[in-house]
Amino acid sequence: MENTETGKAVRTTCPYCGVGCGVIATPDGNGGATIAGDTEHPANFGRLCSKGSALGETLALETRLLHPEIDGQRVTWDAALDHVSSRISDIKEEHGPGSIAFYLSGQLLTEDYYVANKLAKGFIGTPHVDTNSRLCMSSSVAGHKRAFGADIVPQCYDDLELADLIVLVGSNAAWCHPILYQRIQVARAERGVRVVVIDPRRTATCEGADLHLPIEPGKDSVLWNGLLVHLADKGLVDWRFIGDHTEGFPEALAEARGQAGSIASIAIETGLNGIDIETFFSWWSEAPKVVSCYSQGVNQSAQGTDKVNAIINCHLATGRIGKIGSGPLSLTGQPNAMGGREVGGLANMLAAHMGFSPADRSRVSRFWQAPNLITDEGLKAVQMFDAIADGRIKALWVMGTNPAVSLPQADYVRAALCKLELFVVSENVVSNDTAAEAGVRLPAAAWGEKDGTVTNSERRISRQRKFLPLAGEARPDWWILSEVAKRLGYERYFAFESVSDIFREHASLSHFENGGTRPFDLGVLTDLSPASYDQLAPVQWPISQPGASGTERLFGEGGFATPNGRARFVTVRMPKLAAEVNEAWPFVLNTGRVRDQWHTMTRTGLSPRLWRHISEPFVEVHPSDAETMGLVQGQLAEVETASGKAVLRTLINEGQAPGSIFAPIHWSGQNSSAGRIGALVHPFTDPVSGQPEAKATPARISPLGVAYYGVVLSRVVPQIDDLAYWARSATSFGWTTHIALREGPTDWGAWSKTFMPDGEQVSFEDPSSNLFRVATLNSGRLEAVAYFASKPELPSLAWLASIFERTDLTANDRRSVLAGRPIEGLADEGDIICVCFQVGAHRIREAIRSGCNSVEDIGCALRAGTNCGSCVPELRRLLSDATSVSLDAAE
Ligand SMILES: Nc1nc2c(c(=O)[nH]1)N[C@H]1C(S)=C(S)[C@@H](COP(=O)(O)OP(=O)(O)OC[C@H]3O[C@@H](n4cnc5c(=O)[nH]c(N)nc54)[C@H](O)[C@@H]3O)O[C@H]1N2
Ligand SMILES: Nc1nc2c(c(=O)[nH]1)N[C@H]1C(S)=C(S)[C@@H](COP(=O)(O)OP(=O)(O)OC[C@H]3O[C@@H](n4cnc5c(=O)[nH]c(N)nc54)[C@H](O)[C@@H]3O)O[C@H]1N2
Ligand code: SF4
Ligand SMILES: [Mo]
Repeated sequence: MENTETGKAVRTTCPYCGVGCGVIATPDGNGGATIAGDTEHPANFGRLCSKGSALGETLALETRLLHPEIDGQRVTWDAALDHVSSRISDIKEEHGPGSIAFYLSGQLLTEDYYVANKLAKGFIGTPHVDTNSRLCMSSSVAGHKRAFGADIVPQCYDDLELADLIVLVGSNAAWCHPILYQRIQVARAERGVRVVVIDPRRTATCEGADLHLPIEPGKDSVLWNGLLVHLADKGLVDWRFIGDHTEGFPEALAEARGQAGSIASIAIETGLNGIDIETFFSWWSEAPKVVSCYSQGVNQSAQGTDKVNAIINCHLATGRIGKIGSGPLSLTGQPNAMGGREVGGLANMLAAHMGFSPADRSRVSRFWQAPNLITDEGLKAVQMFDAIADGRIKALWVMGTNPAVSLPQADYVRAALCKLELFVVSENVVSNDTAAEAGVRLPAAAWGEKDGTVTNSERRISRQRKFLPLAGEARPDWWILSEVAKRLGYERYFAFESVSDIFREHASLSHFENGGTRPFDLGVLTDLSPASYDQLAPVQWPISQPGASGTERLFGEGGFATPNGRARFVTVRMPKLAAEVNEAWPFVLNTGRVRDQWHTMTRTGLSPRLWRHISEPFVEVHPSDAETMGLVQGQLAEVETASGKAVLRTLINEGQAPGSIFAPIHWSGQNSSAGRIGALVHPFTDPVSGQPEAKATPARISPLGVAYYGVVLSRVVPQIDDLAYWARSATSFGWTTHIALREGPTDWGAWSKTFMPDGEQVSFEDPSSNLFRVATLNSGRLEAVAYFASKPELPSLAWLASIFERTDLTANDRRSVLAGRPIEGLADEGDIICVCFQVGAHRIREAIRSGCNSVEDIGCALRAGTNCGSCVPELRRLLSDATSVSLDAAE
């Protein structure tokens, strides 16, 4: 049944972060859709953040891969599928199944993921199946397994509203889990819930926090070990819970005492202030209900699994787990990070949370009737690409991820891809840094065109539903995989006709010979009819017994998934840094996300609105470091590590810890000359989970010597050769391209003609102040404008964008364009803070000056912050900046 009628509202789930918000999409009949939050979805109750709200702007087909390709040539599906299956057979025959690898993604739907895992691990017989979740959640998975015996998140989102204290460890939730952050902030305003943020940098998340602990990178476990000692010394542990439901407490405490015995020693080791540590300890131990949330500042480190267990230890010691408003809560990144773990997408899992014990293997083998079930774990992501580089792996199928950008040592990874005998990519987009290297490109159905399920951070399974027809010849990933399986001779085992067939099989495997031995159990969902699958309401697993309605919390009264039912305290040793800074590499390079972009920007990058918050790759530097390194605000900087180099715009930020620099992960070769930050990340991984340490690479930074900074705003992409730097972003009228020139041209006018469009040209040159400006007009409409200056001082882009929207430029407007500022009339917005209503910093500051003194006042005056709410932390920052300025003035 096609569910794609114009005007018919369809309930689905946001394809971005692990919050898993419900979305209502209403197709407009022209390939687009209007998007609204689903008020009935228990993750968001109708709210959507800036990225979710802009989903309607990412549905256009210009950048989509619309038909299969082999070596750049369009082919039929039959030809592509025959080619892939015969090459897989040949390579398997010649080099064995272990020469074939799959690299999957937490952005695949559960059904796609299930089929990929079954095909690879049960039928082709290769263990080398891993996923970008290795870079994302694997330390949490490993920590959960060590402590609980299975990969279980014991809590639910409601706990964030019911807690007395929320600790956000290594999480910039204001930008990365915005709807959960908003739920936390409502609870803070209404119930006085306290919020503590533990993060080396002062992020937007800290704007809504009561305490920020700027911990030194990698040292989290020392702080949590200190808390364990504090709890024991103050008599605040729950001896009954420890005695009845756990093991290993004395050993974990003894180790903690040895390394974190006093506030002073913790302060030295973590770089924190003793008073802040004491405040944190007393808040944590005295609050009746505490939720500790953790994300990539915990997972993506060489000590990630230990960090997870150090946090869980404190919850176990106080019996604060699986309780209403109390427990540890891993915030998952991708929309289906959890679903991938459920099907066994990681190289160290088999399927349905089962591993490689003889009993698990036998069960999976009988259930699948698998002829070639693997016997052991395969290579984890980083090692998988080493095996590609040294020729052990000869065939790779990448699905739903962009490893040439997102893996550590991304240059090395990209080079390794060229060595493959068979490289297949299933993608939505024609071109990204990974697909560009692929011999076979298969067009995958995108969000809105495909059906299936995802599981969010609170174990809640929600449906993604189709509301648009398939684009071009794109097909769902499960269909592509099943067609290859059939051609490999496994027709009987991959005869799926719909996603509900696959879901039923997946649910049945979870329930197969389970009998309460494995918490991951979807027993109730094993015989869903296609219609009831289609209508499936969001539900939290386990859901094993008839009549059950899902499980909000687990382990409140023990019953852990270990053989003896007891949770394990893990003895967490002193953290060892993977690499220390030294004279040659004096800075720690930290990496992460920005508010309005999603990963490598293949989707959010299509929305002009989302570019307006931040439009260039940047590096944040503390003012004192900037001074030492001779860097000024807005200057281009070269950042270098032992693995690679990047060129980034300098942002001087007090919130950055001295000695540490931060750069975002989103830029790639598609939109910047050298903004691909993965190229700089070192290859070290956590010894337990194999998760790469993406947050602490020793680096150096220096000013990039350029003669001219420039920006070109144009309706078509400008072709300019030999630039020292470029970065391009989408705008409502076309493109903004930031550039830099190693030297100025001898003749600006002649040179600018090489890339400016044809039309009426006006220009302005001032050699004495090293300025050159040129604009092209056509019948009163601005076609392109370019500004060059020897200093990184360029006109306000928000204001210029408004000029592009007009078709009747007056003489005055033309003068303002060349002046680079409004001469009269139009106000200059400055940086856009509220993307929903396009409200800029200048207007917000003006409103504050004229009397707005709360977020609500600004909302009433300008509407800023009143839709998705993602900018509220920044509104707070502008308000507090204004207060401190006026206090300074009063002094
Ligand atoms: N806007 C946006 N939201 C997203 C995504 C996106 O691309 N864009 N991606 C989604 C995905 S897949 C993920 S995994 C999540 C990630 O969500 P988060 O984990 O919240 O995001 P990051 O920015 O990667 O890192 C979080 C913080 O860890 C801090 N950190 C670094 N080192 C340490 C340390 O040693 N200790 C501590 N305590 N903190 C440290 C960093 O300074 C950073 O502020 O976001 C999800 N949501
Ligand atoms: N330095 C550094 N590196 C990092 C991180 C960091 O914090 N710092 N974070 C890591 C983390 S947590 C993550 S999750 C990764 C994310 O990194 P990636 O997974 O590499 O990034 P995405 O841009 O999300 O890539 C998804 C790709 O799948 C395509 N796609 C989308 N939907 C579908 C679909 O339904 N089917 C198919 N076949 N394709 C689809 C998209 O067009 C896109 O090209 O980056 C990791 N790398
Ligand atoms: S918080 Fe934003 S990105 Fe995450 S699921 Fe909700 S709407 Fe999507
Ligand atoms: Mo992630």
